[in-house]
Amino acid sequence: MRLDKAHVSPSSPSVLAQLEGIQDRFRTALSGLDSELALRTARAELLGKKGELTAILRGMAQVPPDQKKQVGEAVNRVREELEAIFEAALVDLKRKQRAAELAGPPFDLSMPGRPIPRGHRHPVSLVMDEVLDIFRSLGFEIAWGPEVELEVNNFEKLAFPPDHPATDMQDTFWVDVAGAPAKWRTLLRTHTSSVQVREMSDHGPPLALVSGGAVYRRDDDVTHSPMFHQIEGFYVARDVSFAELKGVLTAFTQRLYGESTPIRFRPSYFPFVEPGAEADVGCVFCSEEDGTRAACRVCKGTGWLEVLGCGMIHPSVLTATGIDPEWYSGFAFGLGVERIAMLRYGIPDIRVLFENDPRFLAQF
Ligand code: FA5
Repeated sequence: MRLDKAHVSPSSPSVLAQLEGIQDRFRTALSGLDSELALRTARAELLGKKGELTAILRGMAQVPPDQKKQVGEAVNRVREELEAIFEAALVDLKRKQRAAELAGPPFDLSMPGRPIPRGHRHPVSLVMDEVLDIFRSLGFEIAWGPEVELEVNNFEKLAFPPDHPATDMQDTFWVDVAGAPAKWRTLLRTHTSSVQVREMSDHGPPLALVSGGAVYRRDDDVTHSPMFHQIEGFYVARDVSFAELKGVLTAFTQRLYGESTPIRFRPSYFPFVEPGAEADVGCVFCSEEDGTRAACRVCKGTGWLEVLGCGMIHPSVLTATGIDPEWYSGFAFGLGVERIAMLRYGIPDIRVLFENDPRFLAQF
């Protein structure tokens, strides 16, 4: 907008002359600026307390009283127009900046980063890897087997008699029963001992293998889950004895729980080993010296914790997998990974391991 000279008297020329063209100069000055700070500085130089327009206003003192109103109105109009020019320049600058941002690379690397919560491995995976690593360091190689397994590999070749309770519908998730010939019946494997059968059937001795993975049973309480993980190890060669089994498992428990942790073997029964045993380690949560043993809820005051089943591979299993028991002997062991994790981290209920509650998982 131009000043409307028709409405002001010639007796106020100095003020009006100074206002003349001020909008054009301001508009031109702003158009060359490329930051909000620069725009605001230019505005302050004109409209601020020490600004040019404020200085012009001081000239109002010389304007005759009868013309003050008209000159004042002219000055106000100019001020409003300058403000409007400034606002328009600011909007235009922001629009240009936004357009440049959108046309540029998709990430604004100058933005402060937002922290991304980092996940980590599940405690069962941590323990599984640690146990497998210990056996690897003792000379065992890793083998894998399927979770949907043939009945023959899960039971029959491991010398489970057909009427053994473990084969019941109550204990086992059958996958394919109806109409299938017996040798093709499949189930969710109930233990990792089936990997033993597969490996011994496919490869001749010597074999020193360890295998980990999920297994399934119709169990559900604070120490038993329908899906859990086992690690199975076995060694088949000439003249393998129970002494070697004890040596390997002692080295394993000492590496896992510490050099001074004692281990004991109790006779036990599994159809696929003879003799069979269960191995217990000295309770890591209590000690006789500090008097905590009697009250220990984990080992129930016994001082021992059961961690695995083991034994010398039964000659009938060697025969069923094509290995001559007159020439070869071997040992096998199987442990529950959740059990080890519960002992390691003091977890009282197995079910929390599978609830996926971040408040629990964040503690590892
Ligand atoms: C076995 O499964 C044998 N196959 C182990 C074996 C291998 C023995 C080789 C001899 C030679 P058992 O049913 O006891 O054994 O299970 C082994 C471990 O799995 C137990 O000590 C326990 O820690 C764990 N376990 C068993 N059932 C469950 C379950 N429902 N939930 C969580 N852990 C379980």
